[in-house]
Amino acid sequence: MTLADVVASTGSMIVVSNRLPFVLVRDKDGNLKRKASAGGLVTAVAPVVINGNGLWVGWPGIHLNDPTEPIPESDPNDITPTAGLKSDKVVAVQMDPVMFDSYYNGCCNATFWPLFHSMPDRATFKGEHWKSYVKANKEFADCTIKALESLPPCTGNNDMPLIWVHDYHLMLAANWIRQAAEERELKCKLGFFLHIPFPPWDIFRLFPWSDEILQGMLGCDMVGFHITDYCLNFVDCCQRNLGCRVDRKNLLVEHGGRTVRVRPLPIGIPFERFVELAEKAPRVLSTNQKIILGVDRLDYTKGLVHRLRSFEKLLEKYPEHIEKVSLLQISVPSRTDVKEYQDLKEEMDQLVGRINGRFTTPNWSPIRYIYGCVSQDELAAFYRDSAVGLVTPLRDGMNLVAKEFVACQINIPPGVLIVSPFAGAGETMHEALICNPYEIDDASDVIHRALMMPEDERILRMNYLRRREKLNDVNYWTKSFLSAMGSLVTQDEQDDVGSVTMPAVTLDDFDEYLAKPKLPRRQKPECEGTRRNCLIRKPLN
Ligand code: GDG
Repeated sequence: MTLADVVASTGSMIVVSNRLPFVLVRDKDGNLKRKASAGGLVTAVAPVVINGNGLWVGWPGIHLNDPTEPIPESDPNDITPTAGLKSDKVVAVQMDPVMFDSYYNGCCNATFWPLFHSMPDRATFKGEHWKSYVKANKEFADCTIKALESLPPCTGNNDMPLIWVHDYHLMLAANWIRQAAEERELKCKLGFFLHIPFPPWDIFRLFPWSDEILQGMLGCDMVGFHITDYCLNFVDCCQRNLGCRVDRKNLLVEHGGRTVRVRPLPIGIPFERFVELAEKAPRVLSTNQKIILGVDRLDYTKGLVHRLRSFEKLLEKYPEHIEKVSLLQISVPSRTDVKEYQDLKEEMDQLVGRINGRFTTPNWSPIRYIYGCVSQDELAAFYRDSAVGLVTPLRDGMNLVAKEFVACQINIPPGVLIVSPFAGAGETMHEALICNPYEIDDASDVIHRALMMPEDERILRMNYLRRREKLNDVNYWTKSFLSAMGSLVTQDEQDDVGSVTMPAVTLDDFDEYLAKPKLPRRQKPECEGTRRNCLIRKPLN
């Protein structure tokens, strides 16, 4: 079954996200045009919206002087997943630019982003930004209600529209949507998904208006996070901040006379699309050196400075890698108008310069640093031809790069993935080597270990990693969301609601093998041979 066969119940889906699934730009004649966004989320969710005759509510990436200016239809040659999204199915949210800046750059990126990544020292708490956040969420909620009103009236529970609100930009909107829908006697189901971590209570409560955030999210019927840890943090905050009755085992929160379900829904990638890209992409790297690859937005949560220091330590401790190994770091410019991000860029530039100055020989430089964006083809070729994927964020909701790397590892023998335990991917990609980015010395040992890993162990680990990502791809994620909302119906199986369930865990499943208490997640010299990394090649009792 492909996602195209899936409809959101017999009702339609309304997706609400800060950005629309495309941005609007002006051509040289001043006409508005759509510019496609290529993310996995759009690929997975757009067919469900389009097939179910639903709508997408979001900011179009441009402030229009005339908010009534019509949204253009897609270009006739457009083959992207949103091509079928007609302009009357798009609700472009418009706001005063100053207010938008305060909401987006102020509250979302300068407060919630660092706070939710457990970096409270970097967060600013400003009343005026919070006011803008409240107003912006109200505006999104109003637009969503208009979208809901534009749908044909539903006749029962089976064709109830499903509203799916995304991410930390819109944590208040659901409550207003619910209230307004109830006032107008419009039926709908409401779901929320947070793409970043949900922090523990002692961090979350630093936010002066934390109660309002929880109440906003609890306006939904179901709240989804990448992993169980974030779910438990959320449940804990609801109990301790709001005094809600909660059920930790079944992840339920009672609020306002309703029971809200909380669910771990780990996001996946369009696995097959990346395999195809990797199969077709021409070779870009012409070198005999082993490549260690890092791909990240240039963001302080991604642990880039720590990563460079670990690589420097590797060359210091294991000089046998000199002239044999290079680090290729792609850093995509992000939030470039914010001082903190400009400072990070400067620090990275200096560090790359210093390490290269220290180790470069006439025939080799240790770090190749690309500050910019590469094409999807090139990215797939980098993923495919690298010996090590180094994904070491200090904190990360999931991290799609780790998943894309394994999807593109089609060469035999494959490379090795290293992940941080502080990313959602570190929780779910069990056969990757685990590396604490804060422990520079230990991180250099893990990189060394990856570079020296025998072929058979690389094959075994990569096979399991790829199998899991193929099964749990982004379509599976969308289906899991629909299923958690009780809205999963296939076109073939209209009367078999919820027939798609989590794939059964079999006895020979590697997860279970690894979950045995004897299998630790990291290797320490003092217990060599007993930790997870070594035991892969030694049979368990
Ligand atoms: C947030 C959460 C969560 C990167 N460089 C290039 C490029 N990329 C693409 C990658 C990947 C995406 O950007 C980055 O996704 P991540 O998941 O790694 O990180 P965030 O942007 O922070 O995403 C995160 C995610 O939401 C989904 O829920 O996993 O934890 O922070 O897809 O491929 N793409 C191209 N050129 C590049 O140079 N074409």
